[in-house]
Amino acid sequence: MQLAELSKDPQTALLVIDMQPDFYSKGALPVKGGEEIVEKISLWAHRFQTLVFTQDFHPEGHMSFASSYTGKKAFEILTYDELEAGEIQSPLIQREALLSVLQKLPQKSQVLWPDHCVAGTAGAEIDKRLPLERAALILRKGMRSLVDSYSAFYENDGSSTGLGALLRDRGIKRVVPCGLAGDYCVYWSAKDAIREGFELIFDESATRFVNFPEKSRERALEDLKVRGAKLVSI
Ligand code: VGL
Ligand code: ZN
Repeated sequence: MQLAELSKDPQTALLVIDMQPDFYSKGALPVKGGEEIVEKISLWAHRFQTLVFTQDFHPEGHMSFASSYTGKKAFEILTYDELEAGEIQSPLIQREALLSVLQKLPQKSQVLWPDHCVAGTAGAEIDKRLPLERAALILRKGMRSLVDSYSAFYENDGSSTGLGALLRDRGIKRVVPCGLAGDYCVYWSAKDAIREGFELIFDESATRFVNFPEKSRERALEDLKVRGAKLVSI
């Protein structure tokens, strides 16, 4: 698939996910080689007519941070059942409210991350090498303390961000996601783009993966393929 053709098409939008230093190799939530894709994405972003950026942006004490819980470390999983059983405490977060959110999540559990993309910190800024001035929209996500948001279209509790409607209103039929991380925010955004009825064009070379849990890259790619994504090399 040719970049020139694809980017000229007014019905195709480029979706640049979470290109923030906290997701680079030396960042707070390191994605190996995350910084390697900036040049390619910058080239793409200068061409597409409709461009949307997302920015992972959390308040301190966010429910996705391992540090918000006593007895939890980063890259562990918080389950509804252990919180319900009183095995895990959170001095910062109201338990009943959190339980009701966890109940709505896939697998009724949440991966716990190192503190990352804290609102107002340098690691949360979108990479300045990208042409933010061309963006139709810069969408912040994960701003509610109790709800994480991987997808650009829906927060993890199912509430809509409005992005699907915005893209449809602008006549967009096709979405090209890129950025970080391929097995979390890019994957969830891609999946929801398909669910919203957009054709999904996915080039793996413009993303990098957390690769936690093991095989999450393979699972994400396989699932997107099954859902009808076009896996291409642009
Ligand atoms: C992301 C984990 C936590 C991502 C954001 O951008 O893929 N992953 N927050
Ligand atoms: Zn996050």
